[in-house]
Parts: sequence; C-alpha cells; structure tokens
Amino acid sequence: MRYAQLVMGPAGCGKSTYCSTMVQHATDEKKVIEVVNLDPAAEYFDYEPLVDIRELIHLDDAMEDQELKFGPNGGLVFCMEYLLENSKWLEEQLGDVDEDYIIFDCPGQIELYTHMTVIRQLVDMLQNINFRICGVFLLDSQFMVDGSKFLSGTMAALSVMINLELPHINILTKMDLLSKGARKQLDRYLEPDPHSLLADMEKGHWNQKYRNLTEALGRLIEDYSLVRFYPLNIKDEENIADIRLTIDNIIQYGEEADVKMKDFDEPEQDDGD
Ligand SMILES: Nc1nc2c(ncn2[C@@H]2O[C@H](COP(=O)(O)OP(=O)(O)O)[C@@H](O)[C@H]2O)c(=O)[nH]1
Ligand SMILES: [Mg+2]
Repeated sequence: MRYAQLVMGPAGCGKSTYCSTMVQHATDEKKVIEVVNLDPAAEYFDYEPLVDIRELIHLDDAMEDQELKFGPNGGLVFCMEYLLENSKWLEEQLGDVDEDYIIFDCPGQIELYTHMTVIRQLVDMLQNINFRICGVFLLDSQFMVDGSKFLSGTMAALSVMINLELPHINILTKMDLLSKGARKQLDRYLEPDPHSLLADMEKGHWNQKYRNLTEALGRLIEDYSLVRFYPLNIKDEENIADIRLTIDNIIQYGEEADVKMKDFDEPEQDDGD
C-alpha cells in the first residue's frame, strides 16, 4: 500500500505552506514525506518536489499558445487534462515504492474540486497504482469568521467531499493570524451547530426572505455531520502532530506496523506469599 494526501483549496489558502509544514514535521520525526507539485502556475513553494508538473507543462505554455489562446482559468484546466492524458509520465515519476507517503499540492482553482471531473480522474489513477488517499481541503480561517461566510465555506467543503468521494478532512489555515475576538467567534463554528449558525444568520434582510433556504442548508449540514473543521496553527507543533495523526488514522497509515508489534504479558506480580 502507498499513502497520499491530496491537498486542495482556493488560491492563497496556504496549500503549499501546509505541504512544507508537513514535510518539516515528518523530518523532525525522522520520517519521510515527499511532495508532488501539481500546480502548473506555482511561483513559489519552499519544499523540494519529488515531481513537478511544470516539467511536463507550465500554465504559460497553455496561455501563450497561439492556437489555444487560453486565459488563466481555462489554461489551468487544460494543464490538468494534459496531465491526465500523460498519466504514464506521472506514474513513472512516482516510481513504485511500497509504503511511501506523498502529499499532492494541487492548484488553487476551486471548480476543479467542486464540480469538474479531472481531479476525480486523477484520484482514480492514483488509486489504481495502490495509493490510499485522504482528501485534505484547506480554507483560510479569516474567511470563516461570520455565519454566512462559514456557511458558504461549508458548502464548498461539502461539494468537494461529494464530488471526490474520498476519505476527507477539512482544515482551517492561518489560525496564527486570527485576532482573539475572531478566534472566539470561529470557535463557535468548529463543531458546527446548525441551530446557532442559523440564528446568527436570521438577522439580515436577505436571510429573512430566504429563511427556508437557509434552514434547508442548515439541515444539510446537520445531516452530513461529516462536515467538521480542524483549525491549524503552523506555529504550534502539537497542533500539526494532531492533524497528521488524524489523517494517518483516516488512511490507516502505520497500522501494519502496529499489527507487527508483539503483545507482551504483564510481568507477574510477586505479591510476596
Ligand atoms: N501567517 C501565516 N501565513 C500563511 C500560512 N499559510 C500560508 N501563509 C501565507 O499565505 C500566502 C499563500 O500561501 P501558499 O501556501 O502559497 O498558498 P497556496 O496558494 O494555497 O499554495 C503566503 O504568503 C504564505 O506565506 C499560515 O499558516 N500562517
Ligand atoms: Mg501553492
């Protein structure tokens, strides 16, 4: 078995930073995590990628092509489709290493995850070469501190979960940047209680008018009690370790090692008689 995290989320939410944080954390624990850059438009990241899509195709290639004439969004989709057409290339680059652990740093175009099929096809391809994958959906915590933003972020997370059908975790990034007040506000949503969320939202005029819709969304969140957010402060080692452990449990990483551990009998108590 091989293990992978597929790191997704809007542009600038902290995907590449998350990847290098995970690599650093693993290195500190004397473990190896590799990162694959799948963002054809990436300008900066501070990990050493195992594979880099830009060696196959760069966003500029698609945008500068006189026949294709793509803008940035169409160009990005083109690049991802090109990657899939050349999945043999990716397969070769990934090699055939049993028990490896790879994080895929994906592009920041949300449509790829919420309703297009390219990422879904990529997932199928990776599963075919024995990867057990956890979808990791990142959202910038600063965009989650009021009721309606939280609801829309939750809907995005739900769409991704439903579209990809992968074991999945949602993470709120950049917690170190939140003010105390914002953190307090956000804490109320971390274990989303649809009722308090909706109560928050009933204040505005729009929400009065669309009360039924808002209520239906609330029920949806409740029914899919899977929608949960894990806050991540990359300056807090314990926080990083917790998230890593949560994901590893999801993909059952390290379980084989546990099974191999021998049971041992408690040494018999010598109670003296
Ligand atoms: N303070 C802080 N800044 C962050 C964090 N994560 C990302 N950033 C910054 O946000 C910007 C975008 O991050 P990046 O990882 O490139 O986002 P990506 O587009 O999702 O890959 C960069 O300037 C990062 O330094 C975080 O946890 N804390
Ligand atoms: Mg990036």
